[in-house]
Amino acid sequence: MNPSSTNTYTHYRVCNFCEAMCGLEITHDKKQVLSIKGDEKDPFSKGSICPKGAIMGDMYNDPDRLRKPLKKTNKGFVEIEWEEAFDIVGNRLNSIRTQYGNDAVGLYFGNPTVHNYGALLYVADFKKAVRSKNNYSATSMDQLPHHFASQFMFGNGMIIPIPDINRTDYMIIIGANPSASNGSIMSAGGVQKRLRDIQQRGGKYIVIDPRITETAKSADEHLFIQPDTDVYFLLAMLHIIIQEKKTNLKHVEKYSAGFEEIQSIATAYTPENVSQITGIKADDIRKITEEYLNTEKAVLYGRMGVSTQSHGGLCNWLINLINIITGHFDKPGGAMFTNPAVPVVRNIKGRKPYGRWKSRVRNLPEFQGELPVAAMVEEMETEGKGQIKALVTHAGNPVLSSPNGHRLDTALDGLEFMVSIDIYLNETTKHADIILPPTTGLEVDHYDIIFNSFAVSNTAKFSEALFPAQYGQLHDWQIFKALTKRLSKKKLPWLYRVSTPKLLLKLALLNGPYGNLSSIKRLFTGLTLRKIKKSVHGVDLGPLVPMFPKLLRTKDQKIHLAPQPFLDQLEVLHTRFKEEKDKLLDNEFRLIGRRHLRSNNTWMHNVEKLVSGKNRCTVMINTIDAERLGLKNEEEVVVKSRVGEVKIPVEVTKNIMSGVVSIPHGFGHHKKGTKLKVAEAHAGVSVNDLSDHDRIDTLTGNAAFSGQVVQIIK
Ligand SMILES: Nc1nc2c(c(=O)[nH]1)N[C@H]1C(S)=C(S)[C@@H](COP(=O)(O)OP(=O)(O)OC[C@H]3O[C@@H](n4cnc5c(=O)[nH]c(N)nc54)[C@H](O)[C@@H]3O)O[C@H]1N2
Ligand SMILES: Nc1nc2c(c(=O)[nH]1)N[C@H]1C(S)=C(S)[C@@H](COP(=O)(O)OP(=O)(O)OC[C@H]3O[C@@H](n4cnc5c(=O)[nH]c(N)nc54)[C@H](O)[C@@H]3O)O[C@H]1N2
Ligand code: SF4
Ligand SMILES: [Mo]
Repeated sequence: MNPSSTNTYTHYRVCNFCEAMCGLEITHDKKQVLSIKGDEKDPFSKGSICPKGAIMGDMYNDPDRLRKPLKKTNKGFVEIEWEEAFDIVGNRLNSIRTQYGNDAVGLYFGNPTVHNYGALLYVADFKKAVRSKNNYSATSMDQLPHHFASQFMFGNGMIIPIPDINRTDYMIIIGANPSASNGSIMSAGGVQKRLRDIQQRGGKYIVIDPRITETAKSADEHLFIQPDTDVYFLLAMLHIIIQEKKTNLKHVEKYSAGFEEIQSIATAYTPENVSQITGIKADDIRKITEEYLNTEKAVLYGRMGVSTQSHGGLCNWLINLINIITGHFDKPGGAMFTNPAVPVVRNIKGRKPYGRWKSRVRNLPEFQGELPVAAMVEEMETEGKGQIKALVTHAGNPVLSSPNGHRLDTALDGLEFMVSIDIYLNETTKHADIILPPTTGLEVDHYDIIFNSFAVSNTAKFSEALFPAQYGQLHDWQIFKALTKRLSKKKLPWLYRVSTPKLLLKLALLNGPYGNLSSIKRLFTGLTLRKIKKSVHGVDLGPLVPMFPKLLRTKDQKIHLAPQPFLDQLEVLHTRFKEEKDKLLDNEFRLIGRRHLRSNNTWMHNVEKLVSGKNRCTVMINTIDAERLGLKNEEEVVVKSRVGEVKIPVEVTKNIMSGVVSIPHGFGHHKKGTKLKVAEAHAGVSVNDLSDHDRIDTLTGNAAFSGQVVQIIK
């Protein structure tokens, strides 16, 4: 905080709302933010900012944000003191555990948990104290298939390849819309400029998406694809590569296994055979594959759209596999890996990564300690040993974000006890008996542990809290610590009791690849928290560098090109491919989602500056389909699925594939009992009232949002 005149100051920090990690320059006085802009000197984001980063001050001031713990009474919620709130939570959860067992306490962690370094550093101990197998998070409706593929191929779920967007000359973007999302599992502040730069250096980027998205509009080429069929497209690419003997394994030959096994897996999937099901012409598949093969610095990148579908696991494996066997891997311009100052890839070799327990009702396997979120509601509803009787939510809004959300809305009322650690009284937290509201945004210190591990270059930056906690609020980590103390059956170690996130960060940096303990040479010159803090704009640790085979964590130190669970899943796919006759009724469509720059999942619609303008919660439908059904722009229709229906205005557009409709997720703020001011005109409906909890990726258990069949009723 440097005084820049008598009473205004400048503060530099990283925005933690999304994965892009934009550096912000904030001018303020002692109490208020005066202005926010992108920090031009930030070595990572170089001045980029989006409308969400610019409202951090509004979030700080939002009168609807909760400031004191709330307790539900017959007369509604009343404020109580922190110690009383912790005691109630401790006593109620402990008595439920005594009566029904540890698994009776369900846990749900939402997206901001990983954007908050304090929460992240203390959540593991909290989970250990609760010891419940009913552990869920947003991971299994998002990037679980990425972790799954990485675990089986590289030996650790966090070894996830990142497209080297800064140096590539050919990027195939499949099922991602970075111009709206600002990049995911590719932290890349200012991503639009990075995409333009590809073109400026003579390269190309191609978008494969059922919608002509914001990203597709500036792309060199866009191809429509039928939702939920990317696996066939990827197999056709593999088919061409193998058929034409264009594999190039030189760079990883010594440390890869399974090359023989992949030779015949794509035989049946000729471009001609998959053309009808994917909606992409065989010639186009050939052309793109050839261009990709013939460009030295090329990369295939897939995200949400190919992760949240029936074969998300296979898609992510195939994307990795294709990048590896064509020589576009661990090399500049291809799929690369970060070398973050705080490493997240731990040295646990050979631990069974999944299937150690299964969900009670649907028998779905655990992965890295979590069960698929699509199973959470049935574990609440179905009686018997292990039924969820109490729920803890942290930074999540599953009533709007999870499959069949309205079923969860009802199920939450049947719980014996619920506690939510959250900044808002929203569609989910309104069901809680106790709400514990932490600090957030400008009131917290921040160091991005997770997204520095998925970033397109290596940097380190520490953000101090700008304002102190208001009204005696506690930080997320302090709340976790207080609850851990009450729920732990063991005495907590001394170090845990005295620790703070800053202390843990200091130790992690010391042990990290740039820290004092990393080599004799660095003993006194390594990267420390003090040095990072001194560089207010951030420390540049350089571009991505080759990391293999050092980074590998498989027992035999090899990349596994053909792990058995994926080969087994291919058998399932073969059957589906043979049987699939996509006969939809005249008014049936395949549903996909969408994101908008001015919102973030379910929780930023309370900031008026962001929601203002036209209603963005519409169902997009192709012009030809609209004409066929006699639908006009803005006309309200009913969209119906197997599990529910919503009423929503139509948006007629040429920008969506015929036969496909799109509804954004995150809306549906009409529910009573919340403390949100979202105006009726912007409340929208929840697309997850339509998503079928039975639609999952059978390999990983991840929710399969894309491609759900819905009816449009005039
Ligand atoms: N149909 C469909 N469904 C989807 C998706 C989709 O594309 N389509 N996307 C999926 C994806 S990718 C994700 S990540 C999930 C997100 O699903 P969730 O994580 O369940 O939903 P969010 O909207 O991120 O909820 C964030 C919650 O955290 C609170 N919060 C914000 N900041 C803080 C903080 O600092 N501390 C605490 N304690 N709380 C805070 C907010 O008030 C809000 O209640 O949704 C998934 N659901
Ligand atoms: N502004 C904003 N930014 C965000 C978020 C937000 O809510 N708002 N959320 C954040 C979170 S939690 C995440 S996980 C990331 C996600 O980041 P992205 O993965 O970039 O997410 P989306 O914008 O949902 O892009 C998914 C794309 O897949 C397409 N798609 C849908 N189904 C299919 C399919 O079957 N096949 C193919 N090929 N494409 C398909 C959709 O049309 C869409 O363009 O964004 C993050 N950033
Ligand atoms: S792109 Fe993401 S990190 Fe950057 S300002 Fe917007 S919300 Fe914040
Ligand atoms: Mo996400």
